Amino acid sequence: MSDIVVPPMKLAGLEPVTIGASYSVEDRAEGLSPSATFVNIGERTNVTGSKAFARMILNGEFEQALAVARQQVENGAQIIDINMDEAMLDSQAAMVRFLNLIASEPDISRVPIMIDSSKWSVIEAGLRCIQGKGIVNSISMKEGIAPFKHQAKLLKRYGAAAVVMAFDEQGQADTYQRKIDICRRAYRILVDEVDFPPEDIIFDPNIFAIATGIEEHNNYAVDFINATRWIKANLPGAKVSGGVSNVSFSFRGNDPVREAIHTVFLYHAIQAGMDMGIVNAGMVGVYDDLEPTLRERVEDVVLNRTPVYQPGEAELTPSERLIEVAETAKSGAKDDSKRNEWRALPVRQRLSHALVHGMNEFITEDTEEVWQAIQAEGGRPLHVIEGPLMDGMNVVGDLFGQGKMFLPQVVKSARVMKQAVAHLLPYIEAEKLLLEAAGADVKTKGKIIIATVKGDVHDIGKNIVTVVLQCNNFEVVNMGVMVPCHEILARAKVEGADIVGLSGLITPSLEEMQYVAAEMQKDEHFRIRKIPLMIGGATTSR
Ligand code: B12
Repeated sequence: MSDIVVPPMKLAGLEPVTIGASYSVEDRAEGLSPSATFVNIGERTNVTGSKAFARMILNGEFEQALAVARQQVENGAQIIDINMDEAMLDSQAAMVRFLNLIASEPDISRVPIMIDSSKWSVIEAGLRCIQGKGIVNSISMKEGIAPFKHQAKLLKRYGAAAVVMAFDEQGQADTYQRKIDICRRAYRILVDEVDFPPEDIIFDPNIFAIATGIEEHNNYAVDFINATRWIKANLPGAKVSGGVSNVSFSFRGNDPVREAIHTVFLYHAIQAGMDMGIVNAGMVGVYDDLEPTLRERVEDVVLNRTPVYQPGEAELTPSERLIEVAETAKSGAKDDSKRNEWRALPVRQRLSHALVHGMNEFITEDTEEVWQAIQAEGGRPLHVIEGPLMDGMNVVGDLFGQGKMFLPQVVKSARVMKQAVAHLLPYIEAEKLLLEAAGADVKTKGKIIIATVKGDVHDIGKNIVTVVLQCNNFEVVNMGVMVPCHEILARAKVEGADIVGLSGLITPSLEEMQYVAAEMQKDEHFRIRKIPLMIGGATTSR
């Protein structure tokens, strides 16, 4: 085993969240990134970022504001950023009131909170309200070293992680060199002098607007990306975050172009090691899906590249070339005929498209069409799931794994998948009735307890397996997701289960499955009866 350099960052709302794996000397030598997936921080509960949220808070409509927070979590935000910095507001009172309300809503407070304010008094008041371990956004060396150290010491005592802005006495870092100099200095002070846990340091090396027409701004995105790469390689344990919507500010009013800029920017920044970001999930697309000309021009701007000019083409700057296609992109997005072009694809590709884009408008009719085709070839309803729908979900999984899709988008895909499966369920059940009518054996074959193991939320596959087993005359007790071992085994005993079934899709679930197996071995009830353990889910097969 190699030596652990830094443990992962552990945060918590009501539930724990681990960001970035522990990583070792060898991992670092091989240049491996300690963090696998990007964490998106919901930005809608921020009065400076969302006009609608600001209006609710200013009008004292806290119940509606709570609904915004809930929607963020439901749509896949893994942390929520809360900011009450508004001149017309008693920010401290609003922060305390909102956080206390959130604390009594378990479906919101299950995720960690990021307390976002430029006023220390608001931050401290917020820290006194939150449970678990949250993040403070932000501290910096703007006012000098003494207040920076003082605040860091307090954060350590409160047990919070810290976003550290690349900001010092001279101002905000705008070049690569200033970004890395400030981050290095802040890191050394925090780690060597304050004894701040390095894994709880999150640098924000400043995402500034590009394509503003001012030449000095052209390299801003590249500087952020390169600084990210440097931080990840040189400051062990430190994470990188940033406010993503800033980068596209010059295209205010043109959402399709802004979305394309965010998508391309994130794709490259995540590859460089960006761990998390404050993101408007509705304003991020799928990288592979961007219209090729738009993507190329956005990429030229984000990466500050010299464009590849076609023969005879005027040698405009990357920004000018993007402006050239910006209006077309905007009207194209409004144009229904363009938006629905995918409807002309073969039906299996349409299913994949709907899953990748989280579009449910046509999912029932397309699933039906595939089912009709499969039935005509003598196939079964399950084949629709195991063929085209699984293929579509695998595309989603691959894009997600490559940083080309983000969690809020996958949440939508999962909803579409569930809708498609729900449409097929009556056909699966009808199959059973048909077999019974034809004289098949309807005697129950036994009882199965099935659950997705502790720490894992994936349930689509497990629910399908449940239906399939039920249709094959098993009695199934489906215990849901995130079920701890002792609960599974206790229920198996109470129910007198003949088989225990476990589902798991993430790598740590394999270990949890081994644990359940070992506990069953130790327990006479299961050993004497030789009760089999059945496992499944992507982690066991992919
Ligand atoms: C949809 C999805 C989600 C949805 C889940 C919604 C839901 N209600 O289930 C959401 C968005 C919530 C999600 C969250 C996360 N996900 Co996810 N997710 C997926 C995705 C794209 C599809 C899974 C799916 O539903 N497939 C379709 C079903 C039908 O297939 P299935 O589950 O494999 O089931 C079939 C068989 O396996 C089998 N089966 C399943 N269970 C059982 C049980 C038994 C007993 C038997 C016999 C058979 C069996 O039968 C089924 C039918 O054939 C996969 C990618 C993939 N290709 O699997 C990633 C994937 C599993 N997720 C991944 C990750 C990383 C995450 C997150 C950690 C992301 C994050 N940073 O937060 C979180 C996990 C949080 C947690 N603690 O669990 C990774 C896992 C990587 C790894 N090896 O650890 C994957 C592989 C994506 C990737 N390429 O990176 N995810």
